[in-house]
Amino acid sequence: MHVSRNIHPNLRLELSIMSSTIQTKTMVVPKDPAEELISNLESVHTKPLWAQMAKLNPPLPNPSTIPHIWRYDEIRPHLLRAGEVISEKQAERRVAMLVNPARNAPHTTDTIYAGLQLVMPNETAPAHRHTAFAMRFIIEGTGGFTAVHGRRIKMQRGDVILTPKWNWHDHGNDDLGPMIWLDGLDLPNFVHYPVHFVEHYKEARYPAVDVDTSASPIVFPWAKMQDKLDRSEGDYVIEPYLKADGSQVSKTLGGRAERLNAGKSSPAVRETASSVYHVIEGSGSTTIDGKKVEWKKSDTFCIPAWHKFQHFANDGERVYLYRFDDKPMLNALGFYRTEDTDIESLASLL
Ligand code: GTQ
Repeated sequence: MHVSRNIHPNLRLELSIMSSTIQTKTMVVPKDPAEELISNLESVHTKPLWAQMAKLNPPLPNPSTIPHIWRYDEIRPHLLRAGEVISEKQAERRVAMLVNPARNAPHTTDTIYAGLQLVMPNETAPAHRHTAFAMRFIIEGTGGFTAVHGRRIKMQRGDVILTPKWNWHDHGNDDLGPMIWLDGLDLPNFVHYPVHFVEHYKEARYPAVDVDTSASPIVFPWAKMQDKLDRSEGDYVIEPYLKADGSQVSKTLGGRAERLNAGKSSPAVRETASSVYHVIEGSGSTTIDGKKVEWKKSDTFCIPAWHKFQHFANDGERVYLYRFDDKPMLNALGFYRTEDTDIESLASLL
């Protein structure tokens, strides 16, 4: 301890005794050995697993996103305003991202990204390509098109259009009104796998020829899908979007359409997949972990993993829903299960 020179010698002595007592005390008071261990572990950039065992090995899936509904009527005016304020060149993609209230972009669920994209008349969302996969549900507008790797396809309400990974794609609109659709991408994967690349084409449009939607493997026309749903029997029917060979539309995301007859309900499901639902037609509600979410045409809502959900169609309203989910990815990795799955069936054999 530094003692100033102009202090009385007696006081100086006393201070010096106090100081050595303090020093002795700090040396003899034993530190809590567990705490000392933690600080020693941290000094070599390690941490004790035992302090957060239940967090890392939780008894149940523990998603960080929450159920939420994005109401089309509330979002649409702001998106259209973006059409006036933000040029398509500035934006590259003019999208209102559906960001989960419990997380930041790109999380709509823990594993899925969704957004509402707008292309105004005579605009081009310029050509680019990337690692990410996209599937789009066309909500409104008539003159829109997307050109995917040299094939230009008309966008029509209710159609689902795929953009497979690394395909050049630009979007345009030759009509007088806005084109709006729901984007679904696997962007949250790239938070954990830092493997996402994008390339920009030297011109706004990648050279393309017109292809009829009925002749394109990447378009699922709504008329065909609705017909399939209506020809299936039952009050609740699910019809997957699959490639011509019967496989999933991508290794990461998959999709399906559902029909639910007026006044009827779907069975309650709890699954490790998370999903984004969009209301194609009709009105009703979904109970998600005991909370009722009411919806109508063009609304979009999310169901995080392991949240039990059940749909209800309002009386007099036949309902059609579009859904995309991370089920192909979970199945590929062996992570998919529902509440009813026999766990023994999941035990992997060497
Ligand atoms: O249309 O290419 O919503 O690259 C997000 C990223 C749409 C697209 C999104 C994208 C796109």
